[in-house]
Amino acid sequence: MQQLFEHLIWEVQGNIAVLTINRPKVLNVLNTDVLKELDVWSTKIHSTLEQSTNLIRCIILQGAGDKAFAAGADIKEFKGKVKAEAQSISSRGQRIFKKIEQLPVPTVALVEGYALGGGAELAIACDFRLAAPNAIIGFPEVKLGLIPGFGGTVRLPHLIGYAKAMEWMTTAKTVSANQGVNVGIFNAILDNENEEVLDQAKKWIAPLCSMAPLAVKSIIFAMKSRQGSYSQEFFEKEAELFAKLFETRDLEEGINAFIDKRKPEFQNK
Ligand code: CO8
Repeated sequence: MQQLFEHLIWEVQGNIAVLTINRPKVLNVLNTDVLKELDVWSTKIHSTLEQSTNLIRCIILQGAGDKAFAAGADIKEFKGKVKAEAQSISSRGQRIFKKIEQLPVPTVALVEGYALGGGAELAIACDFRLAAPNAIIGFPEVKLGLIPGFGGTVRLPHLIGYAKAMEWMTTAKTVSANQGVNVGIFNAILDNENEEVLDQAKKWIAPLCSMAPLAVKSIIFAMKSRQGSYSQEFFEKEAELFAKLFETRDLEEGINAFIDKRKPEFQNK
């Protein structure tokens, strides 16, 4: 096992690699440091995977511990940020998640516990999502006076349809593993209680890893070129709207309420 940077662990076993976000005490929240590390990792791994001698056939992304894949961006870091800073954080996050989405091997988000906000956005930038029985996925940003800002408004409707995506994001709906499989956000539930979920995930992906590598790669390129065609304009709009909310009193209240562990009182301003 290799400790990559401070918060990421990178492990290659045979032809499957596992990237673990390792901040379990704070539910693997995606703070500035984690995002920086994901940025460097995704650039590095892109060039490694492009070498023809590379044997990695699939990457599993997970969070350390069994409580969370990632509970979102770091809300505490939002405090005191101004519009321009928010816009640049959002654009940077979008760029990093796009690099992960465009990796030349399939990616699997293994969701144990919470995948919320930016954590859910990272999961939907992957090609597959597998749920542990305790998985909970959703977009609670609106409860803070915020919107998804790492590409969620662009990707979610493609994945689960416009009406459901609109409902989830505007009502802060979170869904369980079972509900998530029914709407297609999860590919499968890993519910063998006698086996570690990571081992079950490796078994789930094993058939893909035994297929003809160049054919799998071609399917991936064909399908990923479709993802690459999500209009950049939509991402820019999301970042702009995300940032604009940093000028509102309601977002300040939402952040303070989260930190104080109380219910926010929004005033529509
Ligand atoms: N940000 C900062 N800290 C967090 C976050 C978070 N998103 N989630 C959890 N934590 C911290 C808690 O504050 C707590 O720390 P402490 O022990 O110091 O109080 C620790 O992690 C453990 O969490 P809890 O005690 O709250 O654990 P519970 O099991 O009681 O609750 C929940 C778990 C329900 C997941 C709860 O922690 C929660 O609601 N978290 C917030 C979830 C959320 O709203 N996520 C969305 C964040 S906004 C976002 O992701 C925007 C994405 C776009 C970003 C654009 C770039 C700027």
